[in-house]
Amino acid sequence: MTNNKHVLDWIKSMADLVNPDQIVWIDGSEEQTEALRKEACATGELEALNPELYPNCYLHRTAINDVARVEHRTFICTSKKEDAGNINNWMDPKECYEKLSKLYKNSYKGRTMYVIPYSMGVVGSDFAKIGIELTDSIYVVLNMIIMTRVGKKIIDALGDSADFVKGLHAVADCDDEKRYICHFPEDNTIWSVNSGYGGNVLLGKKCFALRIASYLGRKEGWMAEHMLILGLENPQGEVKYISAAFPSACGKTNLAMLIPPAIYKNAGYKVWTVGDDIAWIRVGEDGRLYAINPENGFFGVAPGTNEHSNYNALMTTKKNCIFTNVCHNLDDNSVWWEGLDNNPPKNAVNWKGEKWDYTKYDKADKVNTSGAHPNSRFTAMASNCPCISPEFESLKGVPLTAIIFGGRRAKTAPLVYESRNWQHGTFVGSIMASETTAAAAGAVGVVRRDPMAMRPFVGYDMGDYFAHWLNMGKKIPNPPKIFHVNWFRTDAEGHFIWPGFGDNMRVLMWILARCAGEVEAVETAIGFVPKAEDINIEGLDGVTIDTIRELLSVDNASWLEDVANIKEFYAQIGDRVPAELYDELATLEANLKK
Ligand code: OXD
Ligand code: MN
Repeated sequence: MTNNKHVLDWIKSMADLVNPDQIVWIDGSEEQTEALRKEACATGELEALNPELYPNCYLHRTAINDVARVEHRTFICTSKKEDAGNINNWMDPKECYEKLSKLYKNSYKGRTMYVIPYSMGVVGSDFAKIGIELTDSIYVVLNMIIMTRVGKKIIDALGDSADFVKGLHAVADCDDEKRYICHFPEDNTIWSVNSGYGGNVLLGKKCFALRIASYLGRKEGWMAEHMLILGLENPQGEVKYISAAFPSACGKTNLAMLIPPAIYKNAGYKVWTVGDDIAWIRVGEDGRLYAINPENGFFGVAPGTNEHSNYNALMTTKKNCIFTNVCHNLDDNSVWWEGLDNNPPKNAVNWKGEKWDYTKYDKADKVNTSGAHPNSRFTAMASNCPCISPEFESLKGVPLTAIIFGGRRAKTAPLVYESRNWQHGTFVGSIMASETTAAAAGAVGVVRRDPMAMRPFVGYDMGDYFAHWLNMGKKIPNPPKIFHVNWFRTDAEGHFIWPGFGDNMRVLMWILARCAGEVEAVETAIGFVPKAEDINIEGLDGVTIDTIRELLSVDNASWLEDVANIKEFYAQIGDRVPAELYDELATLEANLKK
């Protein structure tokens, strides 16, 4: 497929290591893709679903010990430890290559090496970057074909260049004690071994588009962020774009595909999805920030997705979709997950591949009793999404009016607040915190600091990452305003106060009104909060102006506790946290004590 010597030499040296029976180039043709689907169905790697209910859809189960990203086994391998920083796991590159080479050795024996040339971003855009993933898994190939732009056209675009990210993946024994997800940012290289779970093996996504890309972005003067991008269109047809960072499984896909509540929908407002997980952001010629979604599909969490929570995502999964670790309804050969409807299948196989008894479901022990794994996924084509933005393929990206940070905080953070400026906004992002979720292996429900939702995804030192944010601010003549939201505040009984989902648009409307200078706000110790009457509650059952007042209240005492925790966290990041952020922290503390 190519004469590119850099590509051919690299593939040869990897093939010498893993020793495949044959090498197959992925050309992106429907013919080859269909042949691979058939082969995967023949080996049991995929099961074809009911073609009437789910045309061209498949079910896959990963190994039971391999259902989520493994942050404790994810490494940033820079030559100097301090460049990876204290928040990342670090391994010396030489040591890592040696260690993993032993695990890769002959691991493709009896298997095929698939060579996947792919692009993150539309080829021809200044944003786009090319990768090549070598894998021994057809499941990976088929997912990459949905999630990225794949095939001959990519290798043609690469030409003779050596500028591509080299990814090597092997399922090997899928031994979790020998599972490694390693990044070599100085070599543009990713090595992933002993996993078959998406976040660890679809190397274009977290590994390239966030960890490697964040490193490249710092070097080259742009940003790779864990953000959704949406466009909000008003009845006059003007679209304003917002990007938003939330920790994994906090509803990014839901917000990105939001359906406006009736009062806005009937008035002619629309929401368009540009991306649900990753944004690459550059300064445009007009001095504004422009963002693209480098992906071509959605790797969304299935449980909780239903007609009401996310109609658009559900529709996106109705054809050409790969489901992973969901529940298999044997009666009609369809799929099901907790939260899809109130009608669990009676004759079903759970995510582990065992006969499933829905009456034994126990919310406190989801992993062992649910039909679908809490982190089960759909891999769906962006082009199938009913609300995909007409700008989805835009080469220059969409201009950002606002950036939103968000967390899942039961008490501290108000429904929404606005930062005072870019530096303060960077501080607000740096102190983001949330409860952990099922997307990452480990304890669920523990609050952890997750700056810009990038804690597991920055490919270098977190303090340097904050400094990069501050430096970018100096290069943006017309920066977007930065806000923080929290949909998850609870009352004394632990119930969510804010309805969330489509009604989050009411908060987006306030944010856009602030960006347009149309409403005033109240200054508090932490930043600007809305006047309660400026959050539109028309048509909202059970929410009064007093509810909004409660949601917007700032409790200085609990914020002071947070300040103590932030100090500990900054100390943990180490001495590269910029002085400007310590200044912001001092201002916050002083404001709270006033
Ligand atoms: C994801 C994640 O899969 O953030 O998007 O874990
Ligand atoms: Mn994510």
